[in-house]
Amino acid sequence: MYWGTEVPTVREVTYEVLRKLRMTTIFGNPGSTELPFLRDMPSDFRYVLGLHERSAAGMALGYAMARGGVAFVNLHSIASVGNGLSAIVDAHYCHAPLVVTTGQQDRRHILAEPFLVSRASDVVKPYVKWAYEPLRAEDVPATIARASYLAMQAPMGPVFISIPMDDWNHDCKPLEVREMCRTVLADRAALDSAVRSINNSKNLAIVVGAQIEEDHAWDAVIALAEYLRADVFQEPIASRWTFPRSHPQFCGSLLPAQQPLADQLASYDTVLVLGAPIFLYYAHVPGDTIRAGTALFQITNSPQDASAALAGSAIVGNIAASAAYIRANAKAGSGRTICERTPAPKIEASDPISPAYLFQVLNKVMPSDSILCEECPSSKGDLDRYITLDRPGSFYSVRSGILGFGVPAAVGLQLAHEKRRVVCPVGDGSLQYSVQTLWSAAQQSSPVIFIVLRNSDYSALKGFCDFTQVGRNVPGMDLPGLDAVKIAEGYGLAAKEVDRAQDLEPTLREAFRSAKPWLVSVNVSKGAQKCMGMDQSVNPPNYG
Ligand SMILES: Cc1ncc(C[n+]2csc(CCOP(=O)(O)OP(=O)(O)O)c2C)c(N)n1
Repeated sequence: MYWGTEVPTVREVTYEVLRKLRMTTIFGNPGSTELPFLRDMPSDFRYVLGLHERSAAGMALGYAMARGGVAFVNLHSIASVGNGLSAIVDAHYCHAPLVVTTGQQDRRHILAEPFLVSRASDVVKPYVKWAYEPLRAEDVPATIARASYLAMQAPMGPVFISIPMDDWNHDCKPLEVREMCRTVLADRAALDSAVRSINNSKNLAIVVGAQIEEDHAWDAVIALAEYLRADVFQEPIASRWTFPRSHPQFCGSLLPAQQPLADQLASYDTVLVLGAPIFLYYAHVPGDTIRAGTALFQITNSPQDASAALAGSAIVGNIAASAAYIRANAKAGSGRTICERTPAPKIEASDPISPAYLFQVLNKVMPSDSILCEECPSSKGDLDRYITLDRPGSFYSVRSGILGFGVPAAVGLQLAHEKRRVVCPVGDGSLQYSVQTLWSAAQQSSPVIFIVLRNSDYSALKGFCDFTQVGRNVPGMDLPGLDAVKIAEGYGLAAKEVDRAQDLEPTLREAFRSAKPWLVSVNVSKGAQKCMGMDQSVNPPNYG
């Protein structure tokens, strides 16, 4: 942009910087402290309003993950870390590059603790790469640029900036944005030691994790697995699926607890974990991290995951480059056997509909390039068994365990993907944590298909009660009287209830035919037979 002889303002330079950094979509919820920034927003910018900070930042999270690029969020003062904090925590664990900005009170009276003064940049610190309030108004654009460069460095993640509301009209020099490379190569000597182990291996497993997508490593990892003829497992409680589900070498998902997971990998002499922690656990089932004698290697883009691993040799670096290096230097693994995967049994229609039947039908009905953004706690196992998606960027789930991720992330994913349909299977309990996002989906004409699994309880918690022998005498486990269809209609969505198995497929087909957002509420049988695929046979702790 040509500024002429006039000195531009902080506001003008900021919009120019955002434009150059490709952050022309602003996810936000405005308040008085943000108005001086938002006024006269340039016409090439798009403002996506979330009715709650969780919802606004949660949509940005999906948008950032879909694009593998930074997304810009503008939240309100201290509410940003109150209402919006769980989305920032999600971004931290999902490695989603968010630049979260919030308004601060006017510098000239902050000292006197006025209405809406914010200490957000102190509160948010454990979950962001950088939290900052610029010391001078004219530093605001450069702070945003610096924040976006940092957000994109591996492992990607959120950064936080608090901006006093009187900063925007100050004079400011134009700012050039800079190129920044983000590929960090792993140490060759360390990769060579993994290669030596792999060359000596008779039975090799590869564990694939979410970072494969962050590092654009799908093709390199498939090529490596095929070259080595390794069995491939998805990391436990996967937040992304990073290997084709129908690939003959795919053996399924690992369980999220120590002993059961070690048992799953017990027959392998070498295990190579690509782009995942070692390992993500849920219930504490004591045991080994890995069978004694198995050589365990982890290649991760996260120094945090490398240092937190309970066992094995950790190598920090880019996953795609590391996988390519190992393939170029290891011997081909032609002699290895490949695991036999038993196909999931065909489910017959029944009333009430079982979650397994629902996913079997969904798998048949949805286009093969669909994107699934999932938050259905007690039905995760059925979804994992019955949904087959083979393309990159097809599956997203909460990495942190905080409900409220799925619905806004689905809308953000859909906003970034015009050609692929986003489907959001969500529990009737989970829907409520960021339910306002349904309104944003309607307003943005973002054609997500929300499939509510209506079981009228917190089935996953009941499953946890059983698993850990707490017993069922716990308050707050049932959800009577929730009507997702009426709620959705109130927010402006087309919605239908499905009670009978025979109506399921036609209703889903109707939703897919429509180019609008849809909500299908399916009355399903209660889940909770197993806790994340595990029952008493794995010997869980007893809190009863
Ligand atoms: C923000 C938040 N609050 C509470 C919980 C605890 N929690 C975990 S699973 C669950 C039940 C969710 O119910 P629903 O979405 O209906 O799924 P279902 O368990 O019935 O499959 C709850 C409340 C959580 N993980 N996150």
